[in-house]
Amino acid sequence: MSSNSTILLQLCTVQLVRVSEMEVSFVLFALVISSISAHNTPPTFNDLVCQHCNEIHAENRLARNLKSDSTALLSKDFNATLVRQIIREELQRAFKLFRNKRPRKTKVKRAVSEWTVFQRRTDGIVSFDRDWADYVNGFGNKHAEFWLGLEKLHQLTQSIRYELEINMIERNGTYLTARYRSFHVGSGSGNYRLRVSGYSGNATDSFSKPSAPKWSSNRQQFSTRDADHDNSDRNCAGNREGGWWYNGCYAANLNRVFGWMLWYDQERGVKMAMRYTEMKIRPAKGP
Ligand SMILES: [Ca+2]
Repeated sequence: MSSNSTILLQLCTVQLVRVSEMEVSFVLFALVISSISAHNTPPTFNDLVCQHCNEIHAENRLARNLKSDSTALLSKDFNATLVRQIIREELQRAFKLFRNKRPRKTKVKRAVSEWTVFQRRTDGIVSFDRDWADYVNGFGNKHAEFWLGLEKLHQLTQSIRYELEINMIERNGTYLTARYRSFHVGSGSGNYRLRVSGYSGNATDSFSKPSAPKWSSNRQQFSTRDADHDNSDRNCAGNREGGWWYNGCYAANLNRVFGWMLWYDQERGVKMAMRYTEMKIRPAKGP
């Protein structure tokens, strides 16, 4: 046998061994894919490909060696081309598997509706002693102190039932909460009449059912210093009281001059002055 034939036989033997190794690697690769897909953790493309990185690197090294050894005798690119073709096919197969196994994104439904804050008082920088137009359209900074606006409140609450939560901090640091299962603001033609019901909390219900009915804000029209719709002989919104659902006049008013936002504690029989207030609503659950 000539020396050229001997070298060719050696190369073919090496190639057969290499292909056999590749078949083994295919099996190992399939096992890796099966193992990954059997778990809940979604595989990444790198997970899949790098399980095979060592084999790929080995094949590249082998290709380079064969290429240099056989340069004088055989076509330079025979082995390298074959190896690259196998690697390319395997990478394509890995990517196809990765694409099929990749979990599809699904929208997660929110379990609880988000709150819409419509009133906040924190530092007194924003004045609440304003006219009708401001209370209808809203004013202030939504990231600090503000009033969302009566028209928006009406639009939000006209078609579905909303619930209301009022959070307050008394000047002595006591946290108070008043919740209402139902909150509705009527249209502008009715001066944005308020309807609330279903109280719970630790503040006592001075908003809708105070000790004296003439102080209840429930079922009252909204009034401002320039638009008196209250049931008092005087203008309840005058004298820096701010816009509110006045009756004749109130047991709770969170829009009056800062530092003196009032809520009457019916159990203790005292007027509580607040240093922080927030009123917020969200769609209510159930009928
Ligand atoms: Ca009046």
